[in-house]
Amino acid sequence: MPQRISGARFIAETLKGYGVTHVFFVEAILRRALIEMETLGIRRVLTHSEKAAAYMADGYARAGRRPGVCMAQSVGAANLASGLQEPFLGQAPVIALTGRAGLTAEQRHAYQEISHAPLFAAVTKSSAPVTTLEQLPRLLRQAFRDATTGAPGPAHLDLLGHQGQAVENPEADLDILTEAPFASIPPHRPAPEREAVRNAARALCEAERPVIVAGGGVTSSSAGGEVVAVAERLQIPVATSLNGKETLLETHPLNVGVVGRYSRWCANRVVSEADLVFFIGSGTGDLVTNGWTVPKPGTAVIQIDIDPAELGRSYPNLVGLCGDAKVALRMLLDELPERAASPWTARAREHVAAWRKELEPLRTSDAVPIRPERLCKEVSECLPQNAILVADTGFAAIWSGTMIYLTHAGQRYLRCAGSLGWGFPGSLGAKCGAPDRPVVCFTGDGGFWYHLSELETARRCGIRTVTVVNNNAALGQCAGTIRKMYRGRPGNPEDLWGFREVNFARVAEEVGCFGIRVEKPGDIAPAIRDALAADRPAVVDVVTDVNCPAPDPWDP
Ligand SMILES: Cc1ncc(C[n+]2csc(CCOP(=O)(O)OP(=O)(O)O)c2C)c(N)n1
Repeated sequence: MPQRISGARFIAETLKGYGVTHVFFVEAILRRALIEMETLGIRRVLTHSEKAAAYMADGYARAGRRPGVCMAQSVGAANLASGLQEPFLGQAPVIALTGRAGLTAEQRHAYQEISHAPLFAAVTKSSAPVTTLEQLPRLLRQAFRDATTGAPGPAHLDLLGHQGQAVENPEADLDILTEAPFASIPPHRPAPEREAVRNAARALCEAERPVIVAGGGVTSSSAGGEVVAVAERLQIPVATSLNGKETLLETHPLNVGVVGRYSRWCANRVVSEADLVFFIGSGTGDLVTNGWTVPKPGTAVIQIDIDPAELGRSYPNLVGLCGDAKVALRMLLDELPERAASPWTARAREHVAAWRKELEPLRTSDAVPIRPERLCKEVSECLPQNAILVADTGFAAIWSGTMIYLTHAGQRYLRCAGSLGWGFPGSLGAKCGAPDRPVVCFTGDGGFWYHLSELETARRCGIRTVTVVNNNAALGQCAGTIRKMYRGRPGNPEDLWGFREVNFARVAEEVGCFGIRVEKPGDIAPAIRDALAADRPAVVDVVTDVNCPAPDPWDP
């Protein structure tokens, strides 16, 4: 039954109906709706920038596998759009609501106003203007549908009134209708054709050296168990993208690690030596394929993807299976016989063992300043069994993706899709999306600086995470390359990558958080444990050696 209701109440009730527990925003947007949200128990997380609000909504969405909502007034729309690049590239369901100047202000130099459509076109799956309250019910439901279906991603609504007031202030007779499937991902689990599944099963059985590459589609479909079941049935080694890292445990004998550019050499070798590569929910972009060299072009490929346009995009498919990863893999399991481990499986394990052996002295190094490899070992050993590890980009992605070991089935790994600085606000959003889990962020100091101000948000809103800062007082990933480019020329290469040394533990304490600084390797674990036990957001500031580049990717 329609009811007489304000736009503000309608927005709040609809978000509540979709199970939204937090919204992330910078004032001044949808003030009345935010007041209504308070009465419905939706947490309102006021951030220090719109970009951080978008990142938090992204972390919330990825951790909770459900839409995250961020909001900004008109002049903040560009900042919000810049933050949507992450969920767009990381394929997370985020809904962005912005205001825009009233109709009488158009085409006459309105204060703080630019056109929003071009800003959002590049970073959303859909972006629609909402001019009247009557349009809102359909468009808001569509935003949830756009964000969650197929490969998830951001959807945007641009509401009339620079605070969205032309849509939230009026009243109308409206139905509050929420469509449960679009409150989480995946809303649908489409199945591939049976014939294609049989062809894939045959190809996998005939291959001598098959390998699985599991991507983010496995994570968003919660299909890790099915990937492992297929791998174990045929004894196929499994590599993952960074987004697929949580697919299987470090200790699983078939796990060869993260492949591509931010990778372990053993994973790149195994995928390069394979005669059949089975991509599952992976975009086959340049990061996971090391610039489309791993696997080598021409290698036979089977692919599962929910988006048919991905099947064969960069590697022509022997068989393409269009569907949800979990459903497709279950169908595949019906077709697969048991197979014993082969010399190929043994070879993959040998590569992994050699990689581990090579890394061991660095993982156990007592060097001061601390080596990042040692830091990763300590984080691995302190990570709670049900933790979500959230990583920033650059070396932080390489160190965490390749050298932090997930050893418990409940552990998850969310990584930055590429925008430096995402990690810390992303982790705050992740904690809001999964409040019962410990959340640990792994970031460099360069990444942490971006949104340091959100420490205050974390403290004020009681978002209790642990942030481990790999603090080398530099943009470490850039230092080595820039030094090489100078090639002994006189000048100051540090101008391009160096920072002042700052004690982030003291900064954290100043904001009311728990802060602890670590300078010796033996002190890392106790510090992380204290931080996990703290009753407030915590920062573990680890002083590390800038002269420790992450390894270059192995190339065939
Ligand atoms: C928005 C954005 N700007 C620039 C970069 C390029 N970039 C990637 S990693 C990196 C340095 C990271 O430094 P830090 O966070 O201190 O980590 P470290 O490399 O020292 O471990 C830079 C500048 C990026 N990925 N994203």
